[in-house]
Amino acid sequence: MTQAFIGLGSNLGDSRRAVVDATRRIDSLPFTCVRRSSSHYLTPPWGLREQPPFINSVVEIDTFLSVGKLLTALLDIEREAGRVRGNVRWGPRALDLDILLYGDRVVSSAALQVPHPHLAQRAFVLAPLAEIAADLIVPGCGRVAELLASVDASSCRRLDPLPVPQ
Ligand code: A4P
Ligand code: MG
Repeated sequence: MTQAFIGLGSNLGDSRRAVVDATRRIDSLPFTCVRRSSSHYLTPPWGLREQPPFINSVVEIDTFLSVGKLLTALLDIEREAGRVRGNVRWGPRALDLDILLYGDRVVSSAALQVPHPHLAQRAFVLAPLAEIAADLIVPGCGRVAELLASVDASSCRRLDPLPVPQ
């Protein structure tokens, strides 16, 4: 079994609903369960500035899926959520699921890079990750709490949980 962390992001449509639904779908993947999930954060767009703000969160999972099978399953969930892959890098999306960490594995192939590239520079990843795993060590980068302290996370706003439907 491997402990892994998935970053969730959305800035098109009902983003908070998309992140809640995706968390549930990840939990129902075979041989996988969600152990912890962070709050939702409202975050300014990184990379490509001219687009709506994002909702971001991070979940911790335990999984028996290989890293390749996990990626395929996450791409399926993105597709089901209406993600249309354009050719704009870092552009707007209904749902983005990134494998941030997969145990202490380092993978560097054309299709997959783990730890996720830019993780150590992204406040929108580090703020939710630190909420659930401040002491985690990112291979090659260091402790999550220290990485968060080294970026400007002042404009990432932690949101209250959504009301539970009656
Ligand atoms: N891929 C490689 N490594 C991974 C990994 N560790 N996890 C490959 C998931 N996928 C990985 O992804 C393209 C391909 O990357 C996948 O098919 C998989 O084979 P994509 O999401 O379509 O790529 P992209 O968006 O064009 O580029 P990139 O660099 O992956 O974008 P990111 O890193 O996903 O960033 N600002 C805020 N505030 N919040 C955000 O969530 N997200 C992005 C997108 C930009 N700005 C943002 C946010
Ligand atoms: Mg992605």
